[in-house]
Amino acid sequence: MSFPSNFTWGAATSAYQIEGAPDADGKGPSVWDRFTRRPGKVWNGCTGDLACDHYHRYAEDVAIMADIGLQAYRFSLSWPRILPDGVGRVNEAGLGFYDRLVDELLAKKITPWATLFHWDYPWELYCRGGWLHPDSPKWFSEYTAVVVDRLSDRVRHWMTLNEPPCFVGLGLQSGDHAPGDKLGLPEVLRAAHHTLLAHGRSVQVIRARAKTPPLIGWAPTGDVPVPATESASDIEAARERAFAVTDTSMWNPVLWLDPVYKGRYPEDGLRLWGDAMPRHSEADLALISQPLDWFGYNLYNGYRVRRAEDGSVQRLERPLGAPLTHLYWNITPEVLYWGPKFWHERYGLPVVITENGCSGADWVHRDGQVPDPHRIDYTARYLEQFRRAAADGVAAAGYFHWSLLDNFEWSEGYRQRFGLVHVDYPTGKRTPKSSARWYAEVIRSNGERL
Ligand code: IFM
Repeated sequence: MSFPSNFTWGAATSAYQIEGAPDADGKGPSVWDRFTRRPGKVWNGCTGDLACDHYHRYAEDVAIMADIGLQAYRFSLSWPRILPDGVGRVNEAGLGFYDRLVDELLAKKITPWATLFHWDYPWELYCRGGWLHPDSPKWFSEYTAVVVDRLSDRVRHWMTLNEPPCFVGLGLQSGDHAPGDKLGLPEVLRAAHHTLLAHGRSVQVIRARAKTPPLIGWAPTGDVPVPATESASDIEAARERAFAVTDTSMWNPVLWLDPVYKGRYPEDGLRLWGDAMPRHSEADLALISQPLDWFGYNLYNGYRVRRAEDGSVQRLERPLGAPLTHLYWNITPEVLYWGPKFWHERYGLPVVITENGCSGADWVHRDGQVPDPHRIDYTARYLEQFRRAAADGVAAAGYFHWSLLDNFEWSEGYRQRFGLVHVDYPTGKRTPKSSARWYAEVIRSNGERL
């Protein structure tokens, strides 16, 4: 059994995690450039200053992608590399970098999938209020216009925002990520509403200005509940939980999904948030729910639920000793069956897994190879489930492995390795791991040989 014939196989990265060159050629600072300077915020004081030096080594990296046989590459653009102050003055040299990257990809027949924002928010705009500022959606749309004007003759696949639960939840609510704020619920919900408006405005700008017909999505994230058994009642319990707001964190996926795909905030969320929810209009919701072409989702983790005797949805404890990645994330491959199934039922769009993968403690062995059987096993198990979803009628449209390269894993610094390709940071040397060779075969067989 293989995947649909038009399925897209790719790998993903993001600008701050791989590019380095934090102030090269006129780039402005981002909140991550500043946050990594704060003692105790990132493991071992790591920064993205050098990262994979992809800014200088992009051609080598594209050649590696071509060797693996990637059909598509998902990357993000650094907003402050292009607009050093976030708005206004355009940095030609910064745009030039993405120009060259896109050309290199196309020369190797790899389709570029561009993400406009993957967390490296311009520092100057943060100082003006960041996502709390009512103009923040406009700022993002201005940036979108600059990028789309420049790249849309060659780029057709666009994503607006990557993982708002992280840059709003971890960045503004818990303070674990840049900019490191710990705001109250009213401020956090205000920022969340602005990011959704920013998404909507950005989609409008892409549609209005793109020079080739665009295919637009975005890349939210969040854990997916899986039914403890395949009984009708447990499945219904999982479906119910998948679209419920159960607490005031930013980690209830429906908070992001329903406004974008249905044009409404979830009722249970509105009840829970109460007065903390900013005033918003029907026009806001119409703007947020611009039609999208596909349903993107970064999916890693899940948890089991069952229907309890009193009718409630019960979340089950992890079985003792259940498998974990190096980052202590649950290995729950069934999320790639149930997630796509539930989303496809509710939102009706083709599903693209915009990220999935696992961290490991991979090193170069004495023979020069980097064996990573855990990553192969992890990915095969997840892909089997996605393939099962496709066989059950879900429109499975694409899969992007996170990540192409080992890279800067945010507050974890460089201690987590997510790449198909090992990076020796002091020298920059790239070594494809055994998973890269395995993934090449997966792509060649369109997912038949997992
Ligand atoms: O590295 C991150 C990425 O930036 C966003 N999604 C999850 C990955 C692994 O934590």
